[in-house]
Amino acid sequence: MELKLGEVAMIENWDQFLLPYQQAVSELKVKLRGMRKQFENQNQRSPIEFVTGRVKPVASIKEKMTRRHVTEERLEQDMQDIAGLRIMCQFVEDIYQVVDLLRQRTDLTILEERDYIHNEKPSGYRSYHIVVEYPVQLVTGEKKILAEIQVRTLAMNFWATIEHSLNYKYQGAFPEDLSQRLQRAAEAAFKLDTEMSEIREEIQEAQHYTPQGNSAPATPTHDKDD
Ligand code: 0O2
Ligand code: 0O2
Repeated sequence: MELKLGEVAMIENWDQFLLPYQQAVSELKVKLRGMRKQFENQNQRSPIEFVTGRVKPVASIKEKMTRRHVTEERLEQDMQDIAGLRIMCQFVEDIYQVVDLLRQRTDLTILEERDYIHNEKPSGYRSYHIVVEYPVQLVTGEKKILAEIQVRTLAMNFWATIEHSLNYKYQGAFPEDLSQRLQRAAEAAFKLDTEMSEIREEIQEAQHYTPQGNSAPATPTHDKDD
């Protein structure tokens, strides 16, 4: 496809605009993964299972700008999830422990919290969302960046990942029966989380011991998280 002059300039602007967001995502990934490492080093089970992060693709930013009537001038203030981090946990209780740990940090400021665990979305979606202001150091000085941190269990992540990919197929307009099945699946995932929490002590005890009775790392270390 042939690009017009104006379009090239726009793409260059986007690259420049997104650079501090990329820096924020990279730095926050290192810091959040560092929290997991610190628990492991103390031979404690980490409330963080793994961390992922992304900068929202330009096409998604533009789509959301149109849907939410956000102008380019208001983009930095009005779109909170251009920088996005995701923290996955084993148990629902871990989510609230992670949120408490985030509240104590002095390198970021929490602006908003949304508990979609106890107030699930109509789709069935559950997660704890935190909007933070995070300062990145640029050669031109400090720039405060908004980032959204989503904290969820592995079961919530399983559901959200699949529902998200179905969204691409149906563009958000699910047939009624599929929508109801997804809601039921979300409830089943939450029931699984509740069951796991109830047998949590047993699981945690098992995770601290190898068959030989030696202390083992609470959860396997993923290379990805190094
Ligand atoms: P693959 O083969 O698809 O798994 P990094 O280099 O790790 O700092 P990167 O590669 O950008 O950064 O990874 P990011 O953005 O933090 O996280 C994306 C990675 O997390 C992808 O792996 C996803 O597969 C993986 N991921 C996302 N959701 C899940 C999940 O539910 N379970 C697991 N185990 N992994 C998940 P890659 O790198 O694309 O490789
Ligand atoms: P991505 O990167 O594709 O995940 P809005 O974005 O308008 O829905 P708002 O107020 O900006 O809402 O923020 P909200 O609802 O706190 O968080 C939006 C993000 O939460 C979405 O980002 C999803 O990541 C996730 N989310 C919210 N509802 C659902 C849902 O029903 N299903 C799934 N799978 N995820 C959900 P984006 O914009 O989709 O970006």
